[in-house]
Parts: sequence; structure tokens; C-alpha cells
Amino acid sequence: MTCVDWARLLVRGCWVRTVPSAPTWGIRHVGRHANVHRSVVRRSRDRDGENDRDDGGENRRLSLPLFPAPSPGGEERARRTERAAFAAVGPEPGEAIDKARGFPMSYKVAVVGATGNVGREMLEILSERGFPVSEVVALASSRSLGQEISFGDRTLKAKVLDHYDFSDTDICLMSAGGSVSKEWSPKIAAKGCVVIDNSSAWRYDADVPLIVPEVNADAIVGFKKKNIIANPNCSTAQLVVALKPLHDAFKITRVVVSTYQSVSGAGKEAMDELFTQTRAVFVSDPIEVKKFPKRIAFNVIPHIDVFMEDGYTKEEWKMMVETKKILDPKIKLTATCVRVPVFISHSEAVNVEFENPVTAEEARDILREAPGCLVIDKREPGGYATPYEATGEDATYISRIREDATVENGLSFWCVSDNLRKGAALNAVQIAEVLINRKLITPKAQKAA
Ligand code: NAP
Ligand code: 2RA
Repeated sequence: MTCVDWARLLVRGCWVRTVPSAPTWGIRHVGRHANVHRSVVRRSRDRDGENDRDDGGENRRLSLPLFPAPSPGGEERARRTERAAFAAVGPEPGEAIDKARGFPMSYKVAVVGATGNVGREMLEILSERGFPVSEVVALASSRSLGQEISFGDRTLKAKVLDHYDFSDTDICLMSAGGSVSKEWSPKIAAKGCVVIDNSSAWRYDADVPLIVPEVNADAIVGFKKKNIIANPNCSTAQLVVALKPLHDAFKITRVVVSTYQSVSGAGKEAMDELFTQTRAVFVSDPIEVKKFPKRIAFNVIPHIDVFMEDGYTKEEWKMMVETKKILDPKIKLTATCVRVPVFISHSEAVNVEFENPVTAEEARDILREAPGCLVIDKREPGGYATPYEATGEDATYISRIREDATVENGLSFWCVSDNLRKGAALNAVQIAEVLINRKLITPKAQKAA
């Protein structure tokens, strides 16, 4: 069970019930239970009756993954979700997603960084969504040679990136950090394998499209210049999913965003640090600070990534530059990025100014219909989404939608999403699905035949 699996169990509060003797955090990399947590989580939520509560319609899509099989008796729900699916992955209107999936081709896919938080999630999502694979290869550093990683019901053994030949691989999902990507992505791309990269190495390259399928799927055609497609930073991905429908309707001029980012955004060692520091507080052990600049347990840290000359951090700069590249270069954005002691899912408090008048009611109606968005917005205690609900889910949850009376056309809202899924792995797999659905790549095995 990985640190992510444990964290998902912890945040759902069901680990004590389901795991008789909770092991120490240190056993996180033993193996193959990626899917166990999800069924445990779902069972637990159903048992608690969370999915059944009468919510006056606001929560009707809360329990749905973004691309489910239509659920019996929930025709309206299925119709809406299906529409969201079309818009998100980009097949032509009317073309069934399953038909696109049933495309009689399959692709050899390599996941680089497969032993990490994002890589493991990528494997899980490829399997969950029935991505058409002929073979999946798990790659990591030499430290992880032979390590077992789950892919659906199967177990893959990690191979070493340095020794792998990409000549017959179609798609490489890359999540091994910026320096690995800078060195390896061009080499992999030169072998005719399309690289979908999760690091910041290529995001700002004019010849590399930066894609969030719900927002700018059409820009994907630019990948042919370098055979590389970039995935945005997790904090940007969920933000632009929420902003896009509002921008289309009312034209955004300025955004002020404050983030509350979970420790999983900083990798598997960062999750260990929150766990061990929290434990240390309870047993009065000394607190060791390694990964974060200050103690994270029972604390918040207003600093993510390095400081820039103007006083912003690079994480804040990334949100500004990436929103411009994905959504609209005219949008002005200022961010304050804060790390909080939450294991998974980033939250954001967003204030938006528009060119045109907007009401909270109109915004709510638009967001309810928007691909990838799920509105949870009842003006009562608990009538909003928190990282607890977003973890393990695909949607970007939007709550606390209200008019900002201090500016002419202003709106504030709260937005939460699983940073390992929509913020990274899910978005990367959705990009690969756009490539396939739009027939932008052909499997090498088929070309050779
Ligand atoms: P992580 O948990 O620390 O995992 C890093 C992965 O990279 C591990 O599989 C590691 O393999 C592999 N790796 C490191 N050096 C390598 C090398 N020289 N050759 C091959 N593989 C190597 O990090 P993560 O959270 O998954 O993040 C991965 C990337 O995704 C980063 O670029 C990050 O910025 C980006 N990203 C993360 C998030 C997020 O929310 N976490 C969101 C968006 C983007 P070993 O186990 O063998 O060391
Ligand atoms: C973080 N956004 O949360 C970063 C991960 N890429 O640290």
C-alpha cells in the first residue's frame, strides 16, 4: 500500500475500521493495493449514507466519477455526465465515448516516474478508464528496479528509464520531475513516442501545447512540432476548469487566488514528512524538518517552490503564466500559494472580476453544466466541498459562489480538486484520450503491420 493509499484511507476516516493493525508509514511501497482503497472508500461512504442525502439537486453528481457507465434509474444524471465527458475528452458531438474507446487500436504506453505519487495514479487511471493499451511499462530510477506496482489487477515490475528503448512505444506519460524531463523528453520524442509531461520543464515553451482538455483541447494539434505535450501545474489545472465557463459567459479581466495546497503536491517524501511530524507531536519526539522550509504538522506555510526577484514564489508565477497560456493572455492574475497540512487535494479561494455583469445565480447555473465541474453550494453548515470529499474523485468541486459587492462585476468562490488526479494524472490521461479520439496518433504496431 502506498503513502497515497494510506492518505486516502486516512482522510476518509475509515482506515481504522478496515485495516486491523495499521502499519507504520514506512511500509508505503510494498505493492499492489491501489484499487483496494477505492472500494473501501466507496463502501464506507455508502455505509455512511453520504451519497444518498437529500440535497435539493445540488449534489446530484457528487458521487459520480466524471466518466461512469450510465447508472440505471439516473437518466438525467447519465446524460449530463456523458455531455461532460464529450466536452472533456473532445470527440465529435454525438460520438459515443465508449465507441471512441472501442476504437480497434491499442497503444503501448510507458509511465516514467511510475513509483511516485503521480505515476501510480496514472497507472490506476489508465486501468480505471479502460485506456486502450497493448502493453504498459512502468519506468523509474535504478533505485526502484524490480519494484512491484499495481496496474488494475496486474502487477508490473519497475524497469529503469536509462535502459529502456522507446522505439516501439506510442505514448510516454512522464512524471519524474523537471530535470529528468529536460534530458529525456526530447530523446523519447525523437523515437516517435508522444511525451505527455507533468513537470514544468516544457510548459512555457511556445512549441509545446499546454493542455487542459475541458479548456483548450483544440490547441493539442501543436504537439507535432516537438512531439511533447505539457500538463499544467496542479493548482492551475483545477482553477482553469472552473474559470473557463465563466470566461466564456462574462469575460474575465482579473483573478485573485489564494491556494491551500496539500502535501502530496510536493511528492511522496513530503507526505511522509507530514505523517512523521504529526506522529512526533503526539508522542513528543523531536520534529524533523527536511522537505518543507518549516514544520508542516499543525502549521501552514506561505511558500511553495522558489522565490522570484519580485517577491512572488515560482508556484504563484506558474499560476499566472499558465492561466494566460491555457485560457487567455489578457487575464490578469495574482496568486498567494500556501501549503497546508492536508494529505491530498488542493483548495483555492478565488475572486474574479469580469467585463460583463454577473450574478451568483447565473454563475452557479453555468458551472453546474460545465465539463469537469461539480457545484456543491448550499448556504448552510457543510453545504460546500472540502478536500475530504474531493480526494479520489475526478471533478473540480465549486462552492461558496457569491457576488463581490466591492467591485463592479465581481464574484468569489471556493474550488477543490484532487491534485494527484485532475491536477496531474487524470489530466495527462485525458490528454492521451484526446490524441486517440481525434485520431492524431496511430499505434506503431499497426503502422508496421
Ligand atoms: P514523487 O512522488 O517524488 O515521484 C517521483 C518519481 O520520479 C518516482 O517514480 C521516481 O523514481 C522518479 N524519478 C526520479 N528521478 C528519476 C530518474 N533519474 N529516472 C527515472 N525516474 C526518476 O513525485 P510526484 O509527486 O509523483 O511528481 C512527479 C512530477 O509530477 C513532478 O515533476 C511534479 O512537479 C509533477 N506534478 C506533480 C503534481 C502533484 O500534485 N504531485 C501535480 C502536477 C505535477 P524512484 O522511486 O525510483 O526514485
Ligand atoms: C505543489 N503544485 O503542490 C505543486 C506540485 N506540482 O507543490
